[in-house]
Amino acid sequence: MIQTLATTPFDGQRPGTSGLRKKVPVFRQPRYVENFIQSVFDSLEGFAGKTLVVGGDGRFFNREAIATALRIAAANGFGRTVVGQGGLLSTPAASHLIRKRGAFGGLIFSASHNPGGEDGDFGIKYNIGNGGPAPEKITEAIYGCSRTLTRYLIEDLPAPHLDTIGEFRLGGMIVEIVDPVADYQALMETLFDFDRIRALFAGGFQITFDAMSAVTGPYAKRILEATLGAAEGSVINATPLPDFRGHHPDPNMVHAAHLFDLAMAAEGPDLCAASDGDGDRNLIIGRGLFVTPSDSLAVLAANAHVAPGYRAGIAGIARSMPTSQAADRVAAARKIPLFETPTGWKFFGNLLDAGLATICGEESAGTGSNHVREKDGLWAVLLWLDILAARRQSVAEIVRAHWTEFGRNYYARHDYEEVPAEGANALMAGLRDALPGLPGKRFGALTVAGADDFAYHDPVDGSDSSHQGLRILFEDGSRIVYRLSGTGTAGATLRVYIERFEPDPARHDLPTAEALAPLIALAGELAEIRRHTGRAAPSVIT
Ligand code: VG1
Ligand code: CO
Repeated sequence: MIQTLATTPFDGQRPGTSGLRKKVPVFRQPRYVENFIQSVFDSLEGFAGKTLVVGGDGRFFNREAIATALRIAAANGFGRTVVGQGGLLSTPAASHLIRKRGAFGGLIFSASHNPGGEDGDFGIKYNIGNGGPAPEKITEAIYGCSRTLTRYLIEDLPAPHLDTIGEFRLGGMIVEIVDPVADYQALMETLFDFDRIRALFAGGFQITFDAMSAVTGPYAKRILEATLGAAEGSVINATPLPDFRGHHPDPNMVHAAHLFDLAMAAEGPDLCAASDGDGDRNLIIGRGLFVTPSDSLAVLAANAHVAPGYRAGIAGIARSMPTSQAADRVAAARKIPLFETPTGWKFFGNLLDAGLATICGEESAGTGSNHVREKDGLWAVLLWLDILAARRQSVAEIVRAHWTEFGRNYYARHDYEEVPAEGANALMAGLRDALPGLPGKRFGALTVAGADDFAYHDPVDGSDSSHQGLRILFEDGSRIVYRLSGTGTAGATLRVYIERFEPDPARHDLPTAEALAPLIALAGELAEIRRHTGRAAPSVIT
């Protein structure tokens, strides 16, 4: 039976860069999940009898939240929900299922790379029918609904058990529990030359893929080991755990430092890779060489045509604004358009739908293509493998050749995590005020060419998004970018992105910190980072 229960709004149910993210205890308050899911449905129209895809990254509270969502979906009139077995679906697999099933949309339960467990983070994201994250127009409507909510609808029957594949009835709705990997794997087999990659492994190529005790374990085990023949044990931390074994499932040089050490060893694997909590990020380290995500995007874009799914070439490349300009050089050389969007995958959806961009990427370890409408960690690893198999060169050889051809964009991101919000806001406000006075100013060898608060005009739907990061551009192509994170759950996180272009191959082997030293110092001075944050150094450098 459908119940209509009274409720009152919660503050702050505003989705950020990638859905609503809060601490688990916030989500566990009575009516918190109910309110948000009801607000999502209230902001939408025309889903009666339609299909909703539901899955999550397996973190603590995943099953409970999914059970509640199913009961609310049934009460609101969805005809069918397609749920990954055990409540698991990687973000890209969910995106694919939405598209494949012609679903109305989907709910993804994840806080991505944020830590899990009872005191960790939780998150809910709504994706639209193209498989991509809801655009700002919808996320703002959801927030609007959450502020005036007075009731929610819920089916009073219990949700079916999530572990048994098959179809079950929940009130007027069918709950279909599906294998989370099968459809995704089938899609990957259409994009890449699996026989060629199998031959690569058969020839002794070694990979270590760290699933970080998160959602990609089952995907990587089945695709890399069982199907492609990577040695058993190549996939580590392959079982999704509610607390990710107490680690941050964030595949960067801090939280996956052990992979870095492994890859730098003389006898290390040919490729070390990892993905994050919900399977949409990727880390790529060749033996002896870490590939920055910005470089990875450029290399993948330059070589994608070797893979069967991209044989016809790519229509365009899109990157988020803070991502390095390495991809721009590939686009220019190939005479294809380059789109610069605000941070967050939701801004790529229209470009992909319109066929303007084929490959997209972010500096935060996200790369993807028009095969889904999310970034896709395993896809990136498979594309790398296909390129390695086709070119018969090592990761380091391919990246060095790329730098020689296109030049190298030295790049680093400095994060100041969980600083007091007041100081972070003051820093941004002060810098914003100072921007108009910067062009023409000289700082040592650097002259400011331009400075602005990045705004984006979507060429497809004409929408505008402002305040997407402060940019300081220098005459030699160097950049410093500042923005505040939209995925954190405590205080504010300041991200400072620093980039310098180096065309001379004789200077492609500097340590990044050295290559960027003058810019890093200037970034601190211009924004008075120490004064505003109280921090002498960043908490994480990626
Ligand atoms: C971060 C990254 C951004 C990414 C987002 C979601 O956002 O910078 O590039 O799209 O996380 O990634 P922010 O606002 O904290 O900088 V994930 O893997 O959380 O879905
Ligand atoms: Co993620």
